Amino acid sequence: MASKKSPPSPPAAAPSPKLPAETHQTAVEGEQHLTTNHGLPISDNQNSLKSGVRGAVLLEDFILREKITHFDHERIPERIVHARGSGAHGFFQPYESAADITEAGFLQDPKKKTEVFARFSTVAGGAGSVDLPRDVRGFAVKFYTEQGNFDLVGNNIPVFFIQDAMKFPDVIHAVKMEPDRGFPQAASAHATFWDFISLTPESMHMIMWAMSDRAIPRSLRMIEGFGVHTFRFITAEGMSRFVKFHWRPTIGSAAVVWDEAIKISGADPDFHRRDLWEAIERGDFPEWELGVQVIEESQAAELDFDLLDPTKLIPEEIIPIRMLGKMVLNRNPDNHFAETEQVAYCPSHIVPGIGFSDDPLLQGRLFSYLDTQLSRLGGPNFHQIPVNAPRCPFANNQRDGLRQMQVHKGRVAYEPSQISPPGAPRECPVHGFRTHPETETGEKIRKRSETFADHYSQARLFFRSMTPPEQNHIASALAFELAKVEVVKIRELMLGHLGHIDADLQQTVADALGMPVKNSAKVQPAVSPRDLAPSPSLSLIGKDPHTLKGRKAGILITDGADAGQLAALQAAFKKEKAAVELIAPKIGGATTSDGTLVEPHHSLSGGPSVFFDTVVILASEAAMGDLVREAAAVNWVRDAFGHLKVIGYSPEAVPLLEAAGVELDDGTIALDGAKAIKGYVTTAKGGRRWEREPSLRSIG
Ligand code: HDE
Repeated sequence: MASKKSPPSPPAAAPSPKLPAETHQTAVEGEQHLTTNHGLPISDNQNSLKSGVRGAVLLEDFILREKITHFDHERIPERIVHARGSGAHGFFQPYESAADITEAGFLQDPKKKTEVFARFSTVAGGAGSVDLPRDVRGFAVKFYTEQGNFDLVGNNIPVFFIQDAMKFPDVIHAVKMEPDRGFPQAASAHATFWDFISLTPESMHMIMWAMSDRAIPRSLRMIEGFGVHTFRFITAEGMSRFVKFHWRPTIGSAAVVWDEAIKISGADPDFHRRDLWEAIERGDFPEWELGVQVIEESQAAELDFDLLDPTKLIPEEIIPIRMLGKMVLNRNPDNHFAETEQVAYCPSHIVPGIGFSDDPLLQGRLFSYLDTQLSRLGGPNFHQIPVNAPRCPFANNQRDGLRQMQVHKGRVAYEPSQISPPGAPRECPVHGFRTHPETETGEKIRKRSETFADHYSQARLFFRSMTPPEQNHIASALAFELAKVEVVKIRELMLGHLGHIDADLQQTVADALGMPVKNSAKVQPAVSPRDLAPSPSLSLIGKDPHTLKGRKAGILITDGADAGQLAALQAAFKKEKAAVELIAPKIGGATTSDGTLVEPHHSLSGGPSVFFDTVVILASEAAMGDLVREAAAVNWVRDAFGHLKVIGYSPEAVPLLEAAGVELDDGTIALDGAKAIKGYVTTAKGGRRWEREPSLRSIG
């Protein structure tokens, strides 16, 4: 009831205020009606049921209650790790039959495409965290094969922090936000993470990777993927070999620089998700080759580390990758929640021809994923959610349970049975999955194998396989992270570990922290580190493909910008299969020299240069007066230079370059003719100008 004190309601006959026609949508004859969840057509989706237009809302309003109740339950528990992810649909197609190494059906016929759904994720942050923290990236692919779903649930780093599943909750509790204060979100740069790591020598190899450029990728389309654990491939004849899975992006890998990552996180927290979405929308489909390193069982014993240890890798120079086929992601999800959020990957989803190894980390994972999904997805029937359901027929005698969507018919839900109808599901000894009959012996014991004890040699191998800029980035990342650790003894212990990896690295980080190296804590390695041959294939810069394919160029234009140059640049980028976006001081547009009003993608403040791999400034002399006084413009250029990008500029833009403190070098190219554009594009294909870095930034 309306309160007596309230002003009188307008007369009942007065028309209610009208919303603009386009926002107040009513169905016309033949159109779908908005209904309740139970099918009742809804006549008014704008107003709740009230006693008088200014009166109290009535409890009777079951339509309002249904709508709000559903909304209240729209969130489900987020993943404890890998909560923030981006997904896409696509297919996998083998290059040729791999029958000589596996009987897996989806790897037999080069004409056969298998549908896939891939999800890429960060590990530590919550579902609403940013895309570019320093972190490992998850790389999970569900293959909907004719023999059931095969899930390859990997990461973009080939090794892991720990050797035994027993330690997983510990490492994750240490990296996640600290439980009393609820921060930091999505960051390893805090005391609890480094406290745990400094007491866990087996993490040192992974730490080198996590502090490297791999942990701040330029794009999800450019990350490599790894199965991490050793798996088995088994032929139809029962011949088993060990394999390590690898994904390789066909456009090559690239990273951003740390200062850029920080700025991107503010300017576009969805940087990676948007990039993946937009690339697929414009038909620039991300592609990866899937390959395996194949290790004969007899070879395994000759390796200088244990294949069951997930903190170790096999350099490609020792066992090359055999490429099996290609994955193409060509369709964005229709609904982020239904697909990317509800997809449930599980390392135990394998198919005949693929098997597990006894890696104790993998063995723990075989339990964890189904268990967590039971609570995350609300019960045992989440395999019926469309993104999880196999595309091949599936049938068994499991029944009922929360969120059962199938209506199973008949009276028999068991076997054997004499009364089950013809066609009832039966086991299949010929085509069914069989576990590889590995001989297992040994006493029950809680003990780490001595073959897992060398924690530093491969950390050293990784560090020494990097190019000098990459080594500097690792040192900088360590100094940045450790500087956030207020507990001095944790920093001293980490310096002690670094000494076993590389003395120069230890010294550089100590200097960057302003701590004497002699204060490093004494660390006694279980096994003395060895010098292994470096593996150049581990370096990203070393194998930069020198291309603009799949990269994005940003052109800053002003009124009076040369229309001919703009057209020539756009044509040149198109030829290189690079995306181009235009930035103008105002979103309303810029009028180029031929009088055309060009609509940009971004205004200056909304399109910072951190969004682009290479940039061009096409400005008129008249525009300079305003631009050199505009912080967004000056920062745009200063950042592009500081982030080591190749910069093309019309000669009129020189005052802006000067205002930004740019010192002209081989990566800053004046665009004073058609030839100059060609030279600029060739230079831009070379990627970042690493030689610029030491003069701009010190380690730390
Ligand atoms: Fe996971 N991991 N993990 N993990 N993991 C999960 O499963 C777990 C590990 C990886 O996009 C969870 O459904 C344990 C290694 C990816 O949905 C959970 C251990 C690797 C994803 C879980 C590991 C991974 C997950 C959380 C140590 C690389 C995201 C929600 C024994 C090879 C998949 C969920 C997606 C997700 C457990 C270690 C990759 C809790 C116990 C090593 C890519 O079950």
